[in-house]
Amino acid sequence: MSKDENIWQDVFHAFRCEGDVESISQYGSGHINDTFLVVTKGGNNPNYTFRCVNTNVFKNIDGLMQNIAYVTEHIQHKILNDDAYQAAQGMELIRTVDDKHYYKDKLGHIWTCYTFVPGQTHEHYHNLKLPEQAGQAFGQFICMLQDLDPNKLCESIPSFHDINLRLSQWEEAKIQADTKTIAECQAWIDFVESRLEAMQRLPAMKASAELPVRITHNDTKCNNVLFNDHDEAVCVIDLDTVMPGVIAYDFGDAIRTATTSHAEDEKDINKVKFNREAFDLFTKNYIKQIRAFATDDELLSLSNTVTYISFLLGLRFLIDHVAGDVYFKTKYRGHNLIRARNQFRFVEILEENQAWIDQVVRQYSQITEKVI
Ligand code: GN1
Ligand code: MG
Repeated sequence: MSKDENIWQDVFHAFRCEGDVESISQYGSGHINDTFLVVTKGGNNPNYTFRCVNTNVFKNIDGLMQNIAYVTEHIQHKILNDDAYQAAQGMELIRTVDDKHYYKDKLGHIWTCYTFVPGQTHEHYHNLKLPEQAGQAFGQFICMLQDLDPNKLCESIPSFHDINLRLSQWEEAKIQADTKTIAECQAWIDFVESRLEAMQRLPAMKASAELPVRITHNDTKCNNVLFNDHDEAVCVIDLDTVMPGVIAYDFGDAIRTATTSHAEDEKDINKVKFNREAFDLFTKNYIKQIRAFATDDELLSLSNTVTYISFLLGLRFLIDHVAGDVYFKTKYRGHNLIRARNQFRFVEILEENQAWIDQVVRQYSQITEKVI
């Protein structure tokens, strides 16, 4: 999506935005949607974040936006009425002039708009205060949504974190791929097959209702927290994948970036590392936020399924590589394979640290006896 003047005149004025456009710039580093910061003239009006939604990925736009509307309104209500959340900030969705949550431009692109929340995002956490704050912010996000019925939300991407869907996509991608592509991925194909049984644990716990379905964020990457200049978390952003899920999804997804300092597409595999101190601080604050309502099984699932999302994302990157880079944005051929390889290496590192991770989660959950 370009910064095409004609389109922007329509898009900006389609929403109930105040003021006039001074500048438009690409914002953030998402792999799916295009996000823009629109600065308004004069400084008296708010600035805005516009998002052009990838409709190949988000096919149910009404459902997606309904989810976001429920969640943002609920969080705003909490912040205004509950002293515990006084310091928090929420995203505010701007409606169109005809009272809709999104606008379709003349080229068929779908646009959404939020009031811009000032702050910085970090592609890596370069000090320990950041993971500590992120644990608090992501934990509080789940906590604020506890009293909102998950049945009110739809699965904006059906079976998004379901390994069985990914495995059927994987089988399909392998059938379509040429022999050269399969040969270059063989080590990772073997890796996937060696972990398949272990990775059924979380879906089995979910299916047996051992893990309650709650409203989860489902994209708890380190750059989805906004921080102020003092490295304090200000707001959880990027609500596109907010939908019913289990807490272990969010925890595992956060761990893969909050406890590492390499880029997701780091070319040197030796730089893939796990920072125990960052894990400890993130986990301490995350659990502090959810402990009052989370069950023991749920708390224990944070550690005993901690590899699940990294494995799943590695598989999703691998599928996309084998399928010819059709889903995630890429900069070169092989980009998705590098990303996949780094996730799988991180899974191995988490496995090596599993006993220690279990102990940290039990300590902060105050669970000493084996429950399951
Ligand atoms: C995608 O676009 P972004 O960066 O917010 C993806 C997530 C992945 C992430 C990996 C809808 O998120 O699931 O974890 O890339 N979002 C979707 O960086 O597939
Ligand atoms: Mg996202």
